[in-house]
Formats: sequence, C-alpha cells, structure tokens
Amino acid sequence: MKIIHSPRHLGHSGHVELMNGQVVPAFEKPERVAMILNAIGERPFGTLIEPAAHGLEALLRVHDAAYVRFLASAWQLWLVDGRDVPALPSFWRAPGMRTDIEPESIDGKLGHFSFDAGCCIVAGTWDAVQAGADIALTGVDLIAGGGKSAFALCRPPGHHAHAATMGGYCFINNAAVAAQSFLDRGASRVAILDVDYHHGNGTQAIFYDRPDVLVCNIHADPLQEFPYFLGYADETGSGAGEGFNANFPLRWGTDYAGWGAALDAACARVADYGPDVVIVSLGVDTYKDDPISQFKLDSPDYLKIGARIAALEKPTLFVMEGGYAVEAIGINVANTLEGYLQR
Ligand code: 7XA
Ligand code: ZN
Repeated sequence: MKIIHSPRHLGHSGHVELMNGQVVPAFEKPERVAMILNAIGERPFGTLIEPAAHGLEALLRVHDAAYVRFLASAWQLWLVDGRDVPALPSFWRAPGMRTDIEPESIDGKLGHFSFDAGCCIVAGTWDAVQAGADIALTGVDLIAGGGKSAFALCRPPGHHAHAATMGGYCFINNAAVAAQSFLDRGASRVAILDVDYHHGNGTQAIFYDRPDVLVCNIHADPLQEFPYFLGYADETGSGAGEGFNANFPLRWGTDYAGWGAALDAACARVADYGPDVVIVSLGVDTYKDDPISQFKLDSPDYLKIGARIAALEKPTLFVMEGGYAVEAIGINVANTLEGYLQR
C-alpha cells in the first residue's frame, strides 16, 4: 500500500483550542503524524510517497470560492490587524442574523466561516491544509490509475469542514474533495465510510442531497458529543439524495461488540450501494484511552476493522481524520491497515 505523506503538515503547529472554558494547546498536533509514521515504518506496508501538487481546482469543486479565499488570506489579515498570536474565532451569528454578508473585519470573517473555536489558524496552517488536500488527491490518482488501496496521511483532518465552514480542527474536507475527484474522473458511485469517533457533519452536509455519494457515519451520539447539531439516525438524505446518508450514533462507553455491529450494518449499506470506490474517513479516536473521546475500542480491534473493510472488496482510499491518544495512534492506524491488507 502506498502511504502519502508531506512534512508540510508541520506548519500547522503551536495552535490552541478552547476546552473546559480554557485556552489550551490543541489536541490535534504534529506528533500524531510522527507516531503514525513510526508505527507504519516498523511493518512491511509498502512505500511512503510525497503528494503531487494539484492546485485549487479540485478544492473548488467542493468548497465555496469565498471560503477558500478566506483560508488563503486569514493569517495575513490577522497579522495586518496587529496580532501575532494564533488566530481563533470567537463571534458567531444567532438564527435570524444575516448570513449573506462576509464582514471586512478578520474577526467577522473568522466567525462567518466557522461553527466553533476548533479551527485555530497559524502562519503555516494554509500551507499544511493545501498539502493535506494534495495528499488526498494523490491517493485518488493512485486508485484511479488502478491501485487497490492507498493511505492518505492528511493532517489537519477534514470531515467536519462544510462547503464554506471550518470547525472541529477541519479546514478543507479531504475525503469530500477525494470523492468529488473520483466522480470527476469517471466514477459513477462513491461510498464514504466514516469510522471516526465524531460524526462527519461536513461530509454529510456536502453530499446530503446527492445520490452519487453514499455517506455512512459510525460515531458518538450527538446528544452527548460534538458536533451536537448533526449526526442523528433520522438524517437519511434529502431530495435526490434521500436514502444515501446513513448515521449510526452510539452511546458513550460503546465497546467493539456494539461498534462492530454498527460497522457490519454500515458495510452492508455500502455493499448494497455497489460503489466504484470506498473512501474511509479513518479516525482512531474510538480508542479506549483517547483523551477527548468516550468509546472503548482496544488496539487489536483495529485489525478487525481493517479486515471488515477489506471484505467489501472495493478499491479503498483511507483518509486520516482524528485520534489523539498519541502513544497509541500509530499502532491503531497500522493495525487498521494491516487488518485490511491481510484479509
Ligand atoms: O473527528 N473530529 C475530531 O476528532 C475533532 C473533534 C473536536 C472536538 C471539539 C474541539 N473543541
Ligand atoms: Zn474525531
């Protein structure tokens, strides 16, 4: 399996987030990738490759042009405003306020283009985000060229990003960009299987009214967990997309018995759909010791997850999402890929 990685993710570092009412160093940090590379390096997985540059065209197939312009210019605008600390949104609209105006002020823009304070911007953020999208698109290149599988080691993650909204550590929705790119290269049907602990609200929203991308999410019940306002079981798609979105919310404390049953159900949906390709939004924050999550999966469970996905017998692009137990993230990702490859 080709593993696509770029050191440019290192530019997105030193950022912060709000937790328990305090500004703290972000859990989404560069060490996550280092640990994954270490673990993969210890196993005979194949080749590490750098991504090819793809430009912005494929991003603009999924994201609004004004949003991409904002991401590209936010740090400069923040600096011009005289601040050199990490940029964090802190103003949002209430229902009934204007949504059609992009404010001139950087503080207004940060609120206009975000749904939480989970996307902190530093000097190297946009470069890292672009590299992440290039990584996903290089994965598409490999599979469109006949490869059976690839692992896009994206950082920062992507599945919370909507067409014009950042949130939950996510700026560009790498899995959605990859899905659209597969379609643009001739695929008829793409399935996205999101196994991250958190619901992939951005991915769901982007494809919600479309039948050409099936989105299946297994995640913590939004009654209890971020992103709180999307990810319920009754969200099944709309219009032409009715029946092409499936959510499997699970309660805090779920272990592999419950989680694996949801995976079986999600995989059955994917198999019924008959996609040309499967994109796995691979988060390992389902792990029992993840510092911000409440599921109880253990490291050997990830071997089973990989094997179950392999049983779909479809070309598969793994796209990295969350996972914050830094000491175990590498083992859990490597186990997933090994389970996939060994079946
Ligand atoms: O899959 N998504 C994540 O792992 C990020 C979740 C962010 C939680 C709230 C951060 N303030
Ligand atoms: Zn997550």
